[in-house]
Amino acid sequence: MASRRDFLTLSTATVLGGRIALWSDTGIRPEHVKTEPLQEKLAADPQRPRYHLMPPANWMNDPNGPLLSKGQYHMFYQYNPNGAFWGTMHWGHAVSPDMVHWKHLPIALAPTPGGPDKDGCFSGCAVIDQGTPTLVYTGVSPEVQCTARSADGMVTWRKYTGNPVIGAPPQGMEITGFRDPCVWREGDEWFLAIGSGIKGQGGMVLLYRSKDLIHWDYLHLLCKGRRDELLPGEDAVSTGEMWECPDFFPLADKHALIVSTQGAVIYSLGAYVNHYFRPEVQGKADLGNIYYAARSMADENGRRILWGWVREGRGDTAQRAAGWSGVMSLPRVLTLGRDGTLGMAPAPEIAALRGKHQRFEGLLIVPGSLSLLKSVRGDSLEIQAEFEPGASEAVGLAVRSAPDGEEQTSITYNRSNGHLLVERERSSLSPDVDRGTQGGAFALAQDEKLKLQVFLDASVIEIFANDRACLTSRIYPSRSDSLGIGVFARGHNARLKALDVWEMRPISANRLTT
Ligand code: DQQ
Repeated sequence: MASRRDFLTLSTATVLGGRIALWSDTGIRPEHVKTEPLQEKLAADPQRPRYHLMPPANWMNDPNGPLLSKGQYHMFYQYNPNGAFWGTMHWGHAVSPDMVHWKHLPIALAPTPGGPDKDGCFSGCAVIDQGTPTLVYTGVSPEVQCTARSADGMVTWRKYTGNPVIGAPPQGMEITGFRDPCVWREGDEWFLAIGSGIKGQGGMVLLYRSKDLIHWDYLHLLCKGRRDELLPGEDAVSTGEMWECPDFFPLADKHALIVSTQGAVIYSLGAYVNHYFRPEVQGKADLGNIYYAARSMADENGRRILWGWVREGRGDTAQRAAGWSGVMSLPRVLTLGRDGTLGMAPAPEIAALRGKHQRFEGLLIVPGSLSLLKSVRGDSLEIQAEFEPGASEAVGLAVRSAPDGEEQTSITYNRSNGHLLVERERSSLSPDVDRGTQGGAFALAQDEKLKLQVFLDASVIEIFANDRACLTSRIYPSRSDSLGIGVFARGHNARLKALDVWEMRPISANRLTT
């Protein structure tokens, strides 16, 4: 733990936009990231993923400020160094040459006692301002916007001594929240979108403008939710009266707004005119309830890459006992789909992890029994499968199947009602895990084949369907032999056109992902 002394201010003067501004040391040193007592336990934990980014230990949630700079991908994330539970939010930090292999860096931001972020450094973003890496984030409580900069290539960060840079929401609004800034550049000006909402009316995004990332003027609402989109719920986020983590960016000839609310990541594609966003098409970036708080970044090839927090699907006690909680999703490349919806595909860089490969072709799938692919076993696999559903009611893949089927998880395309599902009733014999079916609407066109790309990584499942739907899930099989893969159909025959499976190489020797 950092001592109070570590947080004491060490101020230096920095020239910013012609004025003198002060930036203070956050006091974080590399040695403060300590995981030694847990390392053996984490390395031996069969539920801990081997090729997804996670902190060395403890809790993580939202991705913050993913950024490509000088050929390195930087990922920050909400991090609690005190254990595998939410609280005392810091910004963890990792860096990668390829979005696949990571090195952990010192914690970037920690709450400053007595400062505007004394109760937590909540989510935000990262930009490069005339060569200087700059973080913009929410300090609590109350929710205000703060900034920090790095002068040493993003190893350590200095907070602006004038924080908060936005100290209160616009006057006269009874808002449900004021957090998670997203900043972008237009010409010689910066724009900033903040997640917010109004009780009984819906979520909204507030738009600000600045010349220097310090002095911000409120402009107006970038976009506003609708009353008829609200759900019954306990708090403003679950009802949809608060939009968290707005992410706003151009995509082909449209603009995209992504917000997290009601347990889901919702995207809108539409027109951005005179600094107002008018949504035209809406959908879910993920059909489950495990993927949340997504944030995107642009890379040097003009690709737009989305990252999300993969939550746990088991109780708090199990998470604390494990000593870790939360996983970063694999990177997804976003495109504007031919049908006008959001196209999503795994970043091709992930293929660098592919090891031993097997291929199966032309298999008739008869309802009633599971066709296990006998030579394939594993909990660290990429599977690509192409199905002709025919007249079947449902078709899909069984994964993490015990030889006798006692534990088994089904990835199912339900043809009758056009849904993509993960059926988890038999996923685990453990009592303290989520069992519900997850998924949502995903329809194939007449005669369109079902193309599934599935990433299994211990307790994580990430599914991409026909490059336009995603479904992320968590399962915690208890049997060490729950490693089988199979195909099934319900109602009538279906056909497996081809299935490719690769064993995936771990990104570290000890599940510490560094
Ligand atoms: N998580 C952060 C907030 C954000 C929420 C706090 C979304 O900034 O609104 O950890 O998961």
